Amino acid sequence: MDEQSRLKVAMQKSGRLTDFSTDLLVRCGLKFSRGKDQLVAFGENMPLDLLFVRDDDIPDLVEEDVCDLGLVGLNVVAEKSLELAAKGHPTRFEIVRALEFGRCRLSIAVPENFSYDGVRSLAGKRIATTYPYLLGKFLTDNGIDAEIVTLSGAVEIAPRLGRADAICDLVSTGSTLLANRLREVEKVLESHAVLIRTPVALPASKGEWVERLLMRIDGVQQVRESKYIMLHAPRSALPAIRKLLPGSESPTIIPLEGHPDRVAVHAVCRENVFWETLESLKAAGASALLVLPVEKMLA
Ligand code: PRT
Ligand code: ZN
Repeated sequence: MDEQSRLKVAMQKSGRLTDFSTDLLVRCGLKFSRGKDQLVAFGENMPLDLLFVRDDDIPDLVEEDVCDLGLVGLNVVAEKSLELAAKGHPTRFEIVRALEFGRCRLSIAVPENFSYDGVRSLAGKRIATTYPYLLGKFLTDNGIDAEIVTLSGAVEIAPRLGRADAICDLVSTGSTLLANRLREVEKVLESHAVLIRTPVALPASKGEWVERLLMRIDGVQQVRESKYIMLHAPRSALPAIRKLLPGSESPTIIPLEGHPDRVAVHAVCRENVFWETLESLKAAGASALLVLPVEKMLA
């Protein structure tokens, strides 16, 4: 297969999204080789190559059609889209999947001693951030006039240095805010990683691989929590048992040889099955309960 017909996927070189992105692609069946410090890895069993770059460059690479797909935080994508719109350019990449990793939120935080009484308290204040467009939109949407201080990093120390009265930064556990004596007061954006793709029509062979990859990603994301559950039950208990099976659409009911009033029930539950659920099923008449992990799923 020639160079042009291989899918190019941009992902973060080294950072919070790197391991999760790699793990997702490996679960999708990709085998690839990457040496230390190599910027490209070649798929060995799929016509797909990985480009390792800074996360901030991923939207541009997809937008400029250097890469066909990119794995990046929604925060980066949303900021980029607003920036492009402000400069009069329509966004030229689309989000095709929300992914389950990279969860965080872009929030406004104020020093502990700031007397905060709703968004109005931010009027006339200086807010430090690396996300000026998302913050600007939040302030405009809330009718607040404040000064945005755009920094390239270390936002959390800006209030202590006297450079700002508040900050707008990513938060996940909240321990960075705590360590810097800051209090989260407003949520600007709920974020997670996303898969973006070029809007350019792809040649058929590439397009097919994108579709296959999307289907596999859906499968991987679905099975994470999914369980296969098997049990025996009296027929009369079936309505109650069906209601108790978490996130399962149509269980398979199998007659049990020699027991006309009893059946075996097999079901895929798209949510985790907890002990409490098993206890309720038993109380409803189920016996011989078995819960198995699901390895792969293709709808
Ligand atoms: O070098 P490169 O530019 O590629 O990396 P980067 O330093 O810009 O990004 P990186 O690796 O820090 O984050 C990549 C992506 O991970 C972000 O764009 C988000 O989509 C996502 N993500 C998830 C986070 C966090 N959680 C997060 N907690 N990104 C950053 N943080 C930082 C935050 O900025 C703050 O400094 O972690 C600190 C807060 O964390 P807690 O746990 O103390 O609240
Ligand atoms: Zn970055």
